Amino acid sequence: MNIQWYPGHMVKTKRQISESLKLIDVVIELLDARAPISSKNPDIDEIISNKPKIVILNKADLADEKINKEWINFYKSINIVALDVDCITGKNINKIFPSIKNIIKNKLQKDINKGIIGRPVRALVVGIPNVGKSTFINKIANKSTAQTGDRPGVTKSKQWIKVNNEFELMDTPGILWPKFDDEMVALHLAYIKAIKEEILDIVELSIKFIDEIKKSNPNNLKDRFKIEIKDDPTEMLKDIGRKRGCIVAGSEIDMYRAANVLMEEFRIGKLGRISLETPNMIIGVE
Ligand SMILES: Nc1nc2c(ncn2[C@@H]2O[C@H](COP(=O)(O)OP(=O)(O)OP(=O)(O)O)[C@@H](O)[C@H]2O)c(=O)[nH]1
Ligand SMILES: [Mg+2]
Repeated sequence: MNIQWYPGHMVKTKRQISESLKLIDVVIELLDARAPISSKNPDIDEIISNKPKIVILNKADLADEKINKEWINFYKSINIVALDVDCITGKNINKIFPSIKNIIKNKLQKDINKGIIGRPVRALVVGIPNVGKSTFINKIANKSTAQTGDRPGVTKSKQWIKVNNEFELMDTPGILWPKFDDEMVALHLAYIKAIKEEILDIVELSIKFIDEIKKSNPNNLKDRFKIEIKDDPTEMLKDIGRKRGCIVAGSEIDMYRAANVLMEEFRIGKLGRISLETPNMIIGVE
């Protein structure tokens, strides 16, 4: 499956981030808790150069709780502060600002020593499309200033949002990178809807998804759709279609509809909490 999606606004955003960097105290890098490897833009660390950073594993409500903890411990082991967050219940949202103040405490103290008092902390929020940047900002600010949506490419330009007199956040459009060398990365980005649906073959994608999930989380598929695990994932997609009444022309399975049912149910968590990636897979990546 050849997936490419790198529109002009992403090029522009990268440039805008570089230009805004001098105003920024700290970077908040949002990753998808289900896929922290694939949802990490390899260009980001270079773009933000040596700015202090906090990693947010967002959509933690959709990922396996035990694996979320493994990830937090993993980041700790490489000296990166990370928090698992979910913008639906607001889990750990109240820990963000205290954690950031702790990360940049030396700089804040230096400012005080220089007599700079009362200047707000400015944080840049970055991440791939659809990871939840704008929702996260709205949750912290407790208002719906940033536009959100359940598809990639909603935010089109950067925007400053004032949380209070102490804290300001910059929302940015999601950015990918020009080429995915690793098929796993491309697929996982497509599963979590970081890539525009229109450029994907959803039937092919969902067959790959079944092939992966039937090994890592077979019970989620069995329990949700009341189907058996089979060697051939295409047969399993047909079974899902049959169970969900995705039928055309009398008796034929509508594979397109079955694929949409499956991917949508995964994306909103109806398939259960599924982590696509664990820290064990990162050996040699970070
Ligand atoms: N389950 C769950 N859904 C979330 C969470 N955070 C955000 N979402 C959903 O994810 C979708 C994308 O959210 P946005 O905030 O628009 O994502 P974004 O990163 O700003 O996306 P772009 O602007 O397109 O780059 C929306 O449907 C949100 O409701 C979360 O913690 N858990
Ligand atoms: Mg957005």
